Amino acid sequence: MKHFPKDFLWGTATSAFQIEGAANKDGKGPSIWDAFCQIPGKVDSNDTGDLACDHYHKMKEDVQLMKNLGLQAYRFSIAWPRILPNGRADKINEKGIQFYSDLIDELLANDIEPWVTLYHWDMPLALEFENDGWLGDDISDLFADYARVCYQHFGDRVKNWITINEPWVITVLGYGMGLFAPGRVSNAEPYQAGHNVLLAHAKAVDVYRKEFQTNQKGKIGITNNCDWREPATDDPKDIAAAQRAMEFFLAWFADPIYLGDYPKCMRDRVGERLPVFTDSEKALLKNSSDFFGLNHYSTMLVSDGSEGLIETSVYDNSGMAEDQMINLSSDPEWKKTAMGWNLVPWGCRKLLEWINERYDSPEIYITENGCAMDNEMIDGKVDDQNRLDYIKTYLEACHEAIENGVQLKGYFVWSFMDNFEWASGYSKRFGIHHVDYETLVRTPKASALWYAELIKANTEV
Ligand code: PNW
Repeated sequence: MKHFPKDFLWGTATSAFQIEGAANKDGKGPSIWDAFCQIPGKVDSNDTGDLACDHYHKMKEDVQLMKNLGLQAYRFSIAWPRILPNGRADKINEKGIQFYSDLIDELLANDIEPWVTLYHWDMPLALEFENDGWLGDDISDLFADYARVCYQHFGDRVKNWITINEPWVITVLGYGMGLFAPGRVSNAEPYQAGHNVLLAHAKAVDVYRKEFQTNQKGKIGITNNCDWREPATDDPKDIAAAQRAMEFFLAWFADPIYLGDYPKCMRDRVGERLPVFTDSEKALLKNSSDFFGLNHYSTMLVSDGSEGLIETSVYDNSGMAEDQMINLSSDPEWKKTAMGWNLVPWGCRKLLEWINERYDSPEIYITENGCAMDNEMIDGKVDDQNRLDYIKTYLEACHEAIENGVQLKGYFVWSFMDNFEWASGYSKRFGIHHVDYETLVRTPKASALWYAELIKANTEV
């Protein structure tokens, strides 16, 4: 593979709920995902996050595995209810602070930059009950208070902050389709929740910039997820539908930050269900991200559905399909991952170029990319050539995007190790390290060994 720029950052990513376990140890409060897992049928095999990879107790061992990879950066998330058990900043759980403080120290001692996400979906359960979670009026202020606690305790050492992971998944899967916690089904609540997610991001950034950034000299941004949407045909209606799909997926959350308001096509179609920003909120949101965090996995074809949706579009992952009037499909030639997601590397390049053009060449970090694959451990080894090929071909597409002028600055594989894959429980494995859930033994897969070589080849002086 061609070499990446010298300053390109190589990382892997995880999130708290998916790996830590210790769900009610050392003063941690419950989150909406702890509760969601208790509802029969919501998660494959009714799996829970109670033990997960037990990273809470195996943290040092895991950092050594990262060191073996030659990793430059590690993206993890802080569990809000581990720091603030009832969600509010007036009761801090010192043992929670200690855990993340130790993790950060351990990473730095091994020359690995911590990239810290403040919210990766584990809303304190208390705030779900008391404040309706992301629907509540004061949730954005409560989030900013929590963020301040994190900057105060970790900001001396953490120089890369991500406020919120994937507003689209939080809102569409959590409040639209009911597939993720808190499991609600609505065609209006996703827009209300998304509005508050954006305000929470903006307020947390404002706290950082006003109270900490001058001294701590870090960067702060948000991470959005987006698949690529390719027009199914050359018909102008399908081309317009694909553009609409991109706006309902990514511009919904990125336009307010880069351009100052929601996309016009959403305002036209969603009407009163889409809340309105005040002028001061718009000002707070505009330019509130120091970099463009992007999680990318897959691609779908789009055709215009104005004449009527095929039934599957209403129920699949298109996200508010009836507001967009689009139909999604796949090219039968495309390979699929174990999630059933299409493997289309050129979609990654087109998406990067779309962002580059719409938002005037921001610095982009791919904060997640990777795949679930079914690979078995044979004689102590996992030969995941399919995952290796996925990462390699997606990185080649990234390289092309850089050659075409995209300011892509870094890449984080999802995931450092197999973990709790939300509604799929432990049945889907995204890791470049295998985790044996009986013994909790970690084993580097072929993809991890390959990734270590790649990092080495790209960072050697
Ligand atoms: C992301 N979709 O989630 C998350 O940030 C990770 O926690 C997760 O493990 C990873 O991707 C793999 O799923 C997504 O339906 C979940 O399009 C669902 C979708 C996209 C991203």
